[in-house]
Amino acid sequence: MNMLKRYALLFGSFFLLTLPMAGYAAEKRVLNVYNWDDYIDEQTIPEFEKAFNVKVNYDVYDSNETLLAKLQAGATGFDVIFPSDYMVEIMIKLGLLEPLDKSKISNCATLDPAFLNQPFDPGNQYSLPFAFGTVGIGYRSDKITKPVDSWKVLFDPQYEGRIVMLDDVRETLGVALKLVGGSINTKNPDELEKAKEMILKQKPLVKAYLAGQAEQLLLSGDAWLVHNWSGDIYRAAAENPAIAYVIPEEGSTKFLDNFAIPVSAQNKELAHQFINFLLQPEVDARIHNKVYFLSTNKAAFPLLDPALRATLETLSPELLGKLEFVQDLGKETRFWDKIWTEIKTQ
Ligand code: N2P
Repeated sequence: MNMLKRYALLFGSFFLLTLPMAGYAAEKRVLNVYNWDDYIDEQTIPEFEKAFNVKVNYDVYDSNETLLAKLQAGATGFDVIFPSDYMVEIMIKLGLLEPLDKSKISNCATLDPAFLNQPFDPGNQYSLPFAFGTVGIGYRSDKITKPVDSWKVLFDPQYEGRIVMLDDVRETLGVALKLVGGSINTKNPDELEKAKEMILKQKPLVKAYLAGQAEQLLLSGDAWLVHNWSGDIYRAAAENPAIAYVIPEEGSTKFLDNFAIPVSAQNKELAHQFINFLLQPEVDARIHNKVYFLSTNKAAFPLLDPALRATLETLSPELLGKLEFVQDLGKETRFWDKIWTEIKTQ
């Protein structure tokens, strides 16, 4: 073999060897984020992608039950999820969550201790709080002239076709349970039966059961009374001052949504980095100023819009005393699910 051939062979094998490596380097790491609908601003994902040279696949869900069903169906693609309080507890019991390595989430020091160490995850082993909110009624004060102060208004035939209820088993049956004098966390079949009758009777008045985008119907005037999560209504109210949000006098639910990493996540390291990135006070404040749910981040609080901070001031100690967390009902959950399916399919 002459010298030239030898060089060509050497160069050729080197080229062939490095080819797969180059291909590998060109392929970006991917993070799969599964979050609630309308729960982030436009800047954060592109910023994270740039800072970490990764690609984020971002998908949304509209109920805890949808999220659970996806994970239980064996979806392995999710790296970061945002379950609410009771769903964190359910997922821990089912072994679906990865313990968090807090040494990789230094920004968790900025969290408000008031939101930490909750009964659904003592010691925050599997979750860290992201957002806090309540459930109430968003309404068009230019169309409804009577005071809106009770859940009963959602059952008033006068508003047929103008009412939207949450597409959420725990929340919507919870409203009826409040009115029949039962607990929103009841395991009592008689109470549940009464609640079911009430929701079935209401059904012809209901324009839609919706978990996302209900505020659009309020804005367009197609709906006048919307059972929904606080931030979604507050965002609509910022666009149209005739829209108001009220927590009915019978009381309601509050929720805490949390960062968590499924055990099946493919990229746990990056998932921790993502959580840490979102917990930076400026990023956290920017997200919450956009979505209008309250931040759980103490360092972000001074950076929140005064109007968003003012929504917290409406939660007097008396009102807070009337708010409950939805709780895990264990195996009794199936009665609720069965009733909800009956309601939806009738
Ligand atoms: C609304 C997100 C609501 C979260 N877009 C309720 N847990």
